[in-house]
Amino acid sequence: MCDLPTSTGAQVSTHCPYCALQCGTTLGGGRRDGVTVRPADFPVNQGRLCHKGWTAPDLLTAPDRLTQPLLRGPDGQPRRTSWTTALDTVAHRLRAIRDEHGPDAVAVFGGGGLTNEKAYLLGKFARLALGTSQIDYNGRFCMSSAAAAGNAAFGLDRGLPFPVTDLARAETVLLAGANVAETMPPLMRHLTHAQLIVVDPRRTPTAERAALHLQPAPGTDLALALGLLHAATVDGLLDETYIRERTHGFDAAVHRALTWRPERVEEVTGVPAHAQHQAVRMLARSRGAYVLTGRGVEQHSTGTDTAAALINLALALGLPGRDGSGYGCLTGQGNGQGGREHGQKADQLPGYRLITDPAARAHVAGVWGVGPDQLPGPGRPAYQLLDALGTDQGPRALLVFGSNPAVSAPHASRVTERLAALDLLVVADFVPSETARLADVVLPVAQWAEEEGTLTNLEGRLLRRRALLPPPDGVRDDLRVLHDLAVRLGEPPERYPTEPRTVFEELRAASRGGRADYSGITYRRLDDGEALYWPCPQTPEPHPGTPRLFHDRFAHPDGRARFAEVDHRGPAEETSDPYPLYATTGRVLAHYQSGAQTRRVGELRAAVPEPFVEMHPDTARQSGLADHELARITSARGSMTARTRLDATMRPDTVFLPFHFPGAGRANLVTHPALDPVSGMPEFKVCAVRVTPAPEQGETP
Ligand SMILES: Nc1nc2c(c(=O)[nH]1)N[C@H]1C(S)=C(S)[C@@H](COP(=O)(O)OP(=O)(O)OC[C@H]3O[C@@H](n4cnc5c(=O)[nH]c(N)nc54)[C@H](O)[C@@H]3O)O[C@H]1N2
Ligand SMILES: Nc1nc2c(c(=O)[nH]1)N[C@H]1C(S)=C(S)[C@@H](COP(=O)(O)OP(=O)(O)OC[C@H]3O[C@@H](n4cnc5c(=O)[nH]c(N)nc54)[C@H](O)[C@@H]3O)O[C@H]1N2
Ligand code: SF4
Ligand SMILES: [Mo]
Repeated sequence: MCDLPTSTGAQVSTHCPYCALQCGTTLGGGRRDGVTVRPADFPVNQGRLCHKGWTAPDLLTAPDRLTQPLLRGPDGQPRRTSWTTALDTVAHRLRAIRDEHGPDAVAVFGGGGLTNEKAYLLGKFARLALGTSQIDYNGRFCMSSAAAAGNAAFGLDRGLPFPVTDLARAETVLLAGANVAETMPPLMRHLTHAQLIVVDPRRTPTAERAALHLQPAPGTDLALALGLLHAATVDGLLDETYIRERTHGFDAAVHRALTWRPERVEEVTGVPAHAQHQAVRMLARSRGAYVLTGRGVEQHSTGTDTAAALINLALALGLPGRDGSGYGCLTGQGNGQGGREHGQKADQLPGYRLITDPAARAHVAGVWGVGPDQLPGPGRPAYQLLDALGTDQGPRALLVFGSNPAVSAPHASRVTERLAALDLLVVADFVPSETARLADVVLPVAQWAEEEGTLTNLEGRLLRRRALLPPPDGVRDDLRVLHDLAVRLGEPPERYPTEPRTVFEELRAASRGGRADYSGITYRRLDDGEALYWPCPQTPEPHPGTPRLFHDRFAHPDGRARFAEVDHRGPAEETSDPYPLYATTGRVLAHYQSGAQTRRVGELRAAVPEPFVEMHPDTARQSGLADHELARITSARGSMTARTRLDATMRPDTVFLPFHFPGAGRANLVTHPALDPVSGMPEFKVCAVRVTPAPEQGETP
């Protein structure tokens, strides 16, 4: 494909540091005169970048960038210190906590932005150097519902089981709870020829481009998906040959759906019955059709079942694994895909293996040179882990690499309180994030343009991240930090390589034979410009990788996909007199996640400087508010403040809050930590709130 040459003089070919689209870029310049970024002619972005991508170099020189370790003194103040002191202190205190309370008293929280190499080494470090089962990561808040549903249905979870460029040939694309025009703008280029069906309670910039916009109440997508399957069945739009030849379990699934007449669904969701019939007709009568999900349908206590119900619909129409059609979930973070494959997940070992599987344990223990008994069992999923910190049964120390849970975790006041209750909080970051500000020890690490590695984009394609610059003086990369700590904890140094390429060689061996098999992929092949999608096993002739999955068979032993028997359940919290409105949360174009990075980029901060609450003008009036006024949004968990943004396209029963802001503007002060029973996904996308005027008090955070 069209990867540019590796590096020509002062130019380097790499990828954007932010989202899972992983737009190809060419970097030039230097620290002194400024780093420049140009979009590459890479298949996913075809010469385009979004506002965040264009401004990413600014982050390299953020004024408050961390360049020296910080250690909190006896007076409670963080002070600059040397690496030796910082690492010695961390190792000493970890040992003491472990000796007193056992290895599970030490926990690790990782991130889907970490390269494959870091995610892999972090998992190994937790299991061997710390000996703890207590590791999980922010991807639990991101991909876990779609992953659980995909594994159950297809026997394998790869966000998109086809290259993004395939979408350009589609006639119809259903985007369920995905606001791609803001969250992956260059992806819209692949959707210009398709008629879009957008399912979103808000009229987003993506919905503006839709041929059909379905606007359900938050938390009702499961009913909607059942209604769509019902409509497909009664309207005679099923692909019966496909159902017979390629799937199992249709009868039980449709039995449930047949109780969900579109008129009944209309009562629950607000989506007119005729629009449900129309949506199914558009999908079924197209020559090529795709169903794609985003966080809007997945971040619910019913997220796994909702994703499963949408997979049911796609299977009933015969879309997955068919040329020019398909089903997929849009991965979120830069390495959202690879980050969930190589062992930073509580129940997982590298290669997308289960930590409870004796064969998987034996294989990975063999690669690590230890006995299988040395590997701990599964730990707690992310929210349960954060919720247990500093409690009698929970961990007493936490190491954070690549996440800012003080802002991004649900019920943030509780999580902040738990972080503060720890005996030891260590955060590796390149900026003083809100979580780093709570830490006892802060370790300053390198950024994207200063390091080598690989990431796996939303298509399951392996990409090389390449360094333009060395990190600033005083800064170390994450691999080196893990190595330095492991050695101080008594581990053999060679067990924690600091060279990304060496770590990748080990990851290849550890993933060999696993579901996400990377063993046939090398830096050399990637640097030669090969487009390699996993699974890519090591074979006598170089394996070409697998851009398209499921064309011949699904990954279950019998080759068939599974329908799921699911029924509608509403959100964990319904509206009530004290909390009469639904709040949903999500993203804006200019900011990324907890905002730790993008709030430090001047142009992006100027674009969206402060938290806001989007609401219908009538809802505002009933709440005693006008446009641009300060509002207090209160749920049973707590309250936050944000400035009103009136929008007549909003559902009057729903307000929208971006979660990119800190302090009193944290949307997660109100979100509900109800969890999906299968995936552990929190209910970020719906809770009950009231909105009232708030006193103006100078600047908002
Ligand atoms: N600009 C920007 N881009 C990003 C990111 C970012 O932070 N900022 N983050 C990246 C990451 S990690 C991720 S996971 C992706 C997320 O990408 P998306 O899933 O597109 O992002 P969200 O804004 O979280 O949610 C999408 C839409 O879901 C809608 N929604 C809310 N509740 C419901 C509901 O109950 N049902 C339905 N059907 N829809 C609902 C919201 O109104 C919103 O428009 O974006 C990636 N790209
Ligand atoms: N209300 C609400 N909450 C949400 C969501 C929502 O839609 N609504 N979405 C959820 C989703 S999908 C996600 S993915 C999470 C994300 O939320 P977070 O996990 O908080 O994600 P980031 O803000 O990207 O935080 C990453 C942190 O790690 C640092 N960092 C980046 N790269 C590296 C690295 O390579 N090494 C190290 N050591 N540090 C690094 C960054 O500077 C930043 O401080 O938020 C979740 N929270
Ligand atoms: S779409 Fe994602 S990868 Fe592309 S420039 Fe924007 S943030 Fe970066
Ligand atoms: Mo995400």
